[in-house]
Amino acid sequence: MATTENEAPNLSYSNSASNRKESQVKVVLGAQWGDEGKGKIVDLLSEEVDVVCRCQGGNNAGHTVVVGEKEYDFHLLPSGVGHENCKSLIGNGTVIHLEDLFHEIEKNESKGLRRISKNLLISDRAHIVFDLHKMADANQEEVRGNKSFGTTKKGIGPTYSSKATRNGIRIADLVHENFELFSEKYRNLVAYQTERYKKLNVNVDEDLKKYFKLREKLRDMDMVVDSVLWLNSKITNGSRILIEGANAIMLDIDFGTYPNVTSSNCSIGGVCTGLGIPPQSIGEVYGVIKAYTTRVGTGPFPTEQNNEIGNRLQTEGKEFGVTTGRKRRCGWLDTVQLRYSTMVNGFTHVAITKLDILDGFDKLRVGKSYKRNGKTLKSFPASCDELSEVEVEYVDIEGWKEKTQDVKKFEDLPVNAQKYIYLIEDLVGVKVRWIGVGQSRSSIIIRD
Ligand code: 2SA
Ligand code: GDP
Ligand code: MG
Repeated sequence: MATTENEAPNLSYSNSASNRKESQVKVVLGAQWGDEGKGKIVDLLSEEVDVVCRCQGGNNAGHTVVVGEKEYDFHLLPSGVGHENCKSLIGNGTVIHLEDLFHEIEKNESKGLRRISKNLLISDRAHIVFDLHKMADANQEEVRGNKSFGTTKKGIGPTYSSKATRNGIRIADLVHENFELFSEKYRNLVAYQTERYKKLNVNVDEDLKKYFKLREKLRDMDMVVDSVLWLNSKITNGSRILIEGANAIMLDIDFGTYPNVTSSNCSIGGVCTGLGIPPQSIGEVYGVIKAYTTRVGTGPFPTEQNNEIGNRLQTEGKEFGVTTGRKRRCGWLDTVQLRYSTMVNGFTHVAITKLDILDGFDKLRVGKSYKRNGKTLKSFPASCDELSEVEVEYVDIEGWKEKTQDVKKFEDLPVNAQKYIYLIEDLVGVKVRWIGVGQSRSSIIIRD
């Protein structure tokens, strides 16, 4: 049960970490339900780092980077792969469908990012997503019917399930010199999964031939490492590290709107478990916030606008899933959710993206509190049933008519746009360092 004004002391949302000095290891996390524009911020920050890492999730994620005329979509590759002097690492907490990963590498190398495979390392502890996991994902969704989660059907949930059941198979098992050990593990996994999912269609002999080839390819490319040792050595030798969270806190398996979540920890904890680095090595934690809210997939969304405002945000924001092409649900900014996100993640600064999409609105609304049964909630509800019953209380502010896309300095933003940013800082309690005013790398206002 979420606590109410009458029952419990208020939780402190103050952010004591915001006075830290810049440091060697920085993290970028989604502060809402994903698709905040993390890819763009990671690309921007990758210019000044030596290593960029993914720590959780798989190719369910879809991160967009726009450079000049070219648009790239990254799914499992870290969004910094376009920077040739930067190594990239796919960490132990991720789940990897190898054929999809090779396809993603080849697609982007043919678009001109020629050094991806040379710069890429993958963790020997990462779990493998098999086609049977994708089939199980689709099958589970079908069985759930109108209670489905709207997954990306990339096999993410079933692969993390195998990991927790302890019959999952890791990259280290595949590249081991004795392929028979891998084959035995695979047969066990198939036996277990076909028992659970009657509709699975698996040809073990064909699959083993395919995995033997993928293993040879991985060994030839020399990209598998003990990533825990590798990354900690990089930290020791003073390299600058950037970590990209995929998805976002509201999809986190512990802190999100469970069960309408993904199957990994997309908040700060996933950085340590997904890379094997100690918490005290982490410095800045940057949250990425879209200037409004979107969600793809099912589940409660208190500030959703199922009306012409939502349609306008969806159309002008071009809100379509980067992995599945689905339309995203849209609504007003929700600072109750953002205070919760800031409390869990300890954001030192945030980036606000897509401010330009709000150009031309007469009035803007910002969710400031939730009420249920006439009482103001003091904490973010754990129960989705409770969350779907809250009534949002809003602050209304005037919009602006001017276009913000070419603005480079905060002082040059329309006054009401500046007020919108100050309102967010005030309600969320964290400093806004970047403001996105367009898709491209250069459409960004940087504040000190
Ligand atoms: P899954 O596939 O098991 O992780 O799905 C579980 C829930 O997590 C949501 N989810 C996402 N939400 C936002 N963006 C994601 N990535 C793509 C994008 C989404 C797309 O960048 O646009 O293309 O549809 C993402 N991945 C997973 C998902 O909708 C389920 O609610
Ligand atoms: P991610 O998953 O957080 O990396 O975000 P996605 O790539 O899924 O979705 C964000 C979308 O917004 C992409 O199409 C980006 O190119 C776009 N985008 C990012 N920042 C801005 C911005 O400031 N303005 C506009 N108009 N688009 C942006
Ligand atoms: Mg995305």
